[in-house]
Amino acid sequence: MAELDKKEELASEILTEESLDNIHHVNNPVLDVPAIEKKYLGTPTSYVKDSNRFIFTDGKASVEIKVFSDEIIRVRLAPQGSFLDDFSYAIKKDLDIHPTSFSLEETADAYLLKTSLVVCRLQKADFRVAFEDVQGKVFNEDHKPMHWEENVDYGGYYVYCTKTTPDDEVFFGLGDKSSNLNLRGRRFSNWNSDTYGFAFNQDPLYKTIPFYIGVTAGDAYGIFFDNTFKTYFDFAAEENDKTSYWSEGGEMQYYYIHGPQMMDVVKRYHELTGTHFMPPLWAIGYHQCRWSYYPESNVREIAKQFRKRQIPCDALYLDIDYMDGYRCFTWNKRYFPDPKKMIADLAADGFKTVVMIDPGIKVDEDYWVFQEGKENKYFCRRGDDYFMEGYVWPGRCQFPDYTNPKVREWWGTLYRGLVEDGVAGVWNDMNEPAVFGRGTFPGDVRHHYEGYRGSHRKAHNIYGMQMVRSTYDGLKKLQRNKRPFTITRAAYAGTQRYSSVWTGDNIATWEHLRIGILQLQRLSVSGLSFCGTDIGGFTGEPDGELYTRWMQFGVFSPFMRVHSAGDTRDREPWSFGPEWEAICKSFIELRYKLLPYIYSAFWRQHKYREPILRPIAMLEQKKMQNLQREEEFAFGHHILVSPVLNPGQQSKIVYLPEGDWYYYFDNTIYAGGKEHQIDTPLEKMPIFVRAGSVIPEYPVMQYTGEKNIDCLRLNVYYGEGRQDSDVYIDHGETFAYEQSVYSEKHFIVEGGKQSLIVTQNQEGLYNERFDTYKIYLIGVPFDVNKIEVDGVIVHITMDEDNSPYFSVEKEFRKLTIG
Ligand code: MIG
Repeated sequence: MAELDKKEELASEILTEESLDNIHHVNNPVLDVPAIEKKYLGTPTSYVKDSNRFIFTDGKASVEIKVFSDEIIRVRLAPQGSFLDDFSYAIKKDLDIHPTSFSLEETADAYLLKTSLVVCRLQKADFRVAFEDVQGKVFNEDHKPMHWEENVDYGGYYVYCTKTTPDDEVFFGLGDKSSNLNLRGRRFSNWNSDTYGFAFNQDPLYKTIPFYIGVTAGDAYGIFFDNTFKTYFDFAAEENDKTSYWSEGGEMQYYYIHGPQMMDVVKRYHELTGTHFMPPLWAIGYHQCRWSYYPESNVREIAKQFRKRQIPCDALYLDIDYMDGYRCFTWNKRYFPDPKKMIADLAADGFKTVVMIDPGIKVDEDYWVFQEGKENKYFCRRGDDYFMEGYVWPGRCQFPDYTNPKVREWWGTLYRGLVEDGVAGVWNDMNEPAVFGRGTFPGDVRHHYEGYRGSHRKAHNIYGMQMVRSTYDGLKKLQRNKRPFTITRAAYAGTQRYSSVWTGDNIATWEHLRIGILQLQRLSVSGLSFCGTDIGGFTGEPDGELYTRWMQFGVFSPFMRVHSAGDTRDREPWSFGPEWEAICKSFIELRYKLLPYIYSAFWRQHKYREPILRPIAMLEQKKMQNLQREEEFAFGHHILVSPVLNPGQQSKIVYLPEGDWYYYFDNTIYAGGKEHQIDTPLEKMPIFVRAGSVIPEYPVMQYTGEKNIDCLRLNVYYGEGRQDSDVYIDHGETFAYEQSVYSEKHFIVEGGKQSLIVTQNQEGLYNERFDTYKIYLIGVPFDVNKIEVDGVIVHITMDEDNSPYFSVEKEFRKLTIG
């Protein structure tokens, strides 16, 4: 589209500590003002205790160390001794964590703040902070004391923290960065940016997740630098033995999160910032998107083709062109004369409709949204009180200040019409915020910031998050407590509480398929598990092979949506000819078979704070080599995949962690703890199931809920030793699961030389419609003579495909196979 030319690429140049020095030093020797230079903490001279906070001072500056739990300790710095208001958009409101015990000890050279698991050591000589485990192993320590520099232009400080970096340390996290999984040797900045057609290693991108995990000598810890200003991270890039993070404003405030398992670090990061609520079941089906499907006849035709070709699909998206002159919350009646009827017809055919809403509101005195916003002073203003105006799709626009709770409330109500029209989900875009020409808002724009006030320098990185929060809250009310479906492009830490995310405007190249695999793993360990890429690539032209390989990866992306720019060729699963269509269809069908497994992984994310995608490093972090593997990952606890990332690739080396693994397509067993060469014909990809797993499976449906499940298929993969599996089921729509209206089935599989025992425990109040399980045994290494369920013998039957199975009551407790 030619409009794209309107946009100017945001400068992605990174300011270094040194270049910052050059910019803002305005020392005036005539007036007797102190020189602006980096100042370092001195020697702690005293401290005060205030319940679980300890405030140390060097006579002028203060450092607060607060014990949040046995594993989480927060450090704050106040250069002049007074801390800023303790407010964060990232930390969840109902934070309910506490240390079991803690104490402060003073030795000749240090203060030691101890919990049952962590020692925070404060060096008396120079105020350096270190974190150790109770055995005295250092996990993370300051290389030099925290430091700062006055900001003469805006007030406040540039704040810095520099840590020592051992030779073997590797780093993960930081959200959507398009770099290799291990961040070591690179410097990053966080400033949410509309980065159309971004490149490998381009930075910053759309999201700000200032959280990283360090792994050294096989042990992991995390640092969450909760600062919404433009922040920087240097992972041993400038100097090989130092890692620094700093900000252009706000407070040096970070959480140390103890491991030693990466999984524990991520779970504890979720304790602070929350998890994703259970999505509606349809949201994890296959979604078809395009910039844009219009007019109505086109949308209907796409829907018709899906059903005719029997390719499952749950949602169709309407991009900006459905609106009247890009005015949010309106319809272009020429393209969509009767949206309610169209959406109802689509719904009857099993399609949900998701629509785009941007933040830019057209300056138009005859447009009710503009009128309301103007009347109530909901739009952002510049430092000198002028309105913040900028050009986006609708032309000249003003922008709501979503950091004002009243504005969020209002914005939430604006969705009423769309909800009444039957719209099922909302897609928030351009919320970095993006403005044509100038990139984003200038720094002087003022924000309410929950009453704490701030310029755009402070609010920029949370603008998109607060927009989608308001969308989420609004939809939740309007849809009478049905689970909303929202998706956002910009995000800050904690956005998972309100939305899913996608990685923005990628390119249809093999390199971008690979970048997507890195980004989704990284987002997942950074708290944003409900994530996806534009399958097939947003801009540029994929061929059938790239599209199909990307679709295969899409099955194992928590959010599975094909999307593309309007100036590219058609991107429906059938657009590349029958050969590719058949493969795509079979993989979309695989997604639908795996739905109960995927849904269970979402539950484990929601309730147990487990990320959905897990890098191999997370499965076996003690093996140095695994810390560098980045092409394969676990999808939930029991499935491991290694997407094919090259054209014409015939086979691929896949490393399998310890234990046995089943190749999904033919149940061949592979031994873990080593690499295998796996064939990768076009219609397959390396998918492995962990031995000992119970994988639930639904029959293929054209959309979620198309058929009633009259019995649940469980595939039991024999494994020696013991394995746990969870299967989660609920009705898929409301928040009743918060009142325990769900069914969580916990299976333990124990495989012996001559026996296989499966036990089941259930919790929750939900009673499914089905009464029985159909159990398929896979890989049992001995001849089965007898199957006993809770003391009663059952017999094997053959299904339509001539595969043996047996049926058991869903309440069974113990199954013995021998
Ligand atoms: O300036 O709405 O990333 O998914 O199709 C481009 C049109 C605006 C950018 C989004 C893309 C969407 C497009 N949007």
